Amino acid sequence: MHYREAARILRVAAAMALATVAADTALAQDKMEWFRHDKFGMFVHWGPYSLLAGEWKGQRTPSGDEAEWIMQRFNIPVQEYRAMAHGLNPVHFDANRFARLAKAAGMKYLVVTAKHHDGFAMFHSKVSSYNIVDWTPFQRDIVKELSEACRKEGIRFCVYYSHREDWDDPGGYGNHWDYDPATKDFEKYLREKSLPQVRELLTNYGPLGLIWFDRGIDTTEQARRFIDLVHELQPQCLINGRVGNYGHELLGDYQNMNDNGMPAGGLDEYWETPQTLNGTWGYSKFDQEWKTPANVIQRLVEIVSKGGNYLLNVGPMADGTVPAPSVAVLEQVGRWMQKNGESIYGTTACPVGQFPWGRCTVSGERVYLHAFQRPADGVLRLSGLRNEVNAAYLLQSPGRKLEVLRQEGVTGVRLPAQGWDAIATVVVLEVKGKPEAEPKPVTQGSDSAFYLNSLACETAGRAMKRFNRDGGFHIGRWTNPEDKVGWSLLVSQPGRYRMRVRYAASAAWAGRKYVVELGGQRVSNTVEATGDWYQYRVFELGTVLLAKKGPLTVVIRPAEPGQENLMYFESMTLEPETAIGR
Ligand code: FHN
Repeated sequence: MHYREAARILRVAAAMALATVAADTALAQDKMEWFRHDKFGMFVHWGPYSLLAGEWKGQRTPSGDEAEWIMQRFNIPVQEYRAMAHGLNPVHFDANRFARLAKAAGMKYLVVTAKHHDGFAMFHSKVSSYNIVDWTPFQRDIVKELSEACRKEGIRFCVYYSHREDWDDPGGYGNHWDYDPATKDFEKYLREKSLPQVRELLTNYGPLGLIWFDRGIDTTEQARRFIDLVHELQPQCLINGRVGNYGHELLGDYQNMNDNGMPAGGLDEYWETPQTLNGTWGYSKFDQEWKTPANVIQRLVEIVSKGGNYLLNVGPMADGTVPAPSVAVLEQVGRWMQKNGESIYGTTACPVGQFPWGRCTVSGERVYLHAFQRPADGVLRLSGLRNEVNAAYLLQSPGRKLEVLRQEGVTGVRLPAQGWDAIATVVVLEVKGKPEAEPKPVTQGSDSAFYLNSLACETAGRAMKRFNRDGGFHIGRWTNPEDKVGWSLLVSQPGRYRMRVRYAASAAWAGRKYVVELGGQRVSNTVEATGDWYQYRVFELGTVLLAKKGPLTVVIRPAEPGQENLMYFESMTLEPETAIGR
């Protein structure tokens, strides 16, 4: 079967299976609409740690260290940290300035640390007097002021809440220097502080775009209590994936990459990456290693080109102002966004991958090419775009059409001599139909093996490319035979190949049957438990014959319907045992 035909079959299967799940996901999709469109948000890490700014009694958190962790890093006793927190008095704080800065940068949502791991609330909490209004001379509710300012400026307001970690509360996680972990009453902390404060946030600050939990929680039952609370009070509010146990099936409406993480390719789920502007989230006077505007813009483009959202942090100082270098970077990013926002907002992942000169995003029948570098001959080339190109032009000069070259599946656009943006020049391709890629067959590596990775496959049905919290990726959510993954191979060395599959499986999934279909051959096997959810192991599947040169399709799927996830499939390899006619 030709690989184009194989890819078509997978796509048809995907469409059929997706049609059946479309009805029940329509509602869930709907509440994701703004998240899908907005792409770029501001994270604000602010609390009493900002007053210490990376220094405690002469000890310093070096540049690159997370200054908001200072209490933990130097085991500052609760009573001393509390006394220090009395001094927080951000007299120059102006919520409108924050909202306007986010807007000027092209950011569409703002997430502020309502309570970070130090346990201090930046809002007026009735649950604990350890909060900005009752505990400091400032006596103003920062969360309230930010929520109002954001609404005024059209920025979606969101909160961060550290639901598990709390170094102030004897029942919270993380403080091993004041409290004995053996006597910790986590349930009491959940019942008397964490859940009630989340209730306050969901009740007193108007509609929230999302609530950002952090560092996971022990059990799914505990996570459910937070999720249920959000659903009860604000069903439209999104919940990030860090709400649940990091070692189990990830919960939430979307996933966060690891801090400053970037996936190797696109995923089949909503995702966001939280990233710093220097090396810390909370303000540190020692860290002046700021990212450049070019770096931020190119990251934004890369993230959006893989279907994600960029949550970029600022760490305000204790006086309430945002460090000048952060402001300068964000303003410059904003100037680029002002001109090029069309190529970011509401776009989706690039189906044709990445290029040496830059990245691409798509929307409707348009492909936006973001060139970070100008190729020496002035021609941007992209291979694998299936669509015909009707017109090409710089986003900045739609009237001046550019020459389009087409040769053996490679589309080229000749750049003009003028109008170049040193950070990222956006070229628009108006194409015929929805942008689609020619399937790229997997070719044999120099050792003649095929490496079939879960991010490079085509998925069908409910099979999803997902993030795994250890910074890796796998296929999950597949339960039935129509939920499949597949690759198109181009065999250049026929012969007998040894098949190995690498996956993780919980005890509950053990015993499920799966099938590998390869040309006309079928290999069946049974899932084995691997020890833990994200503990991947390699399993031998025996050998298969790749009889002749040319295209071949490999598909893996559950053999029979079931309730449970099949496995967390990570990759498969085909290694030559013998080769025919080398
Ligand atoms: O420990 C925190 C850290 O301080 C910061 O809040 C980041 C933001 O994503 N989250 C945690 C670590 O993953």
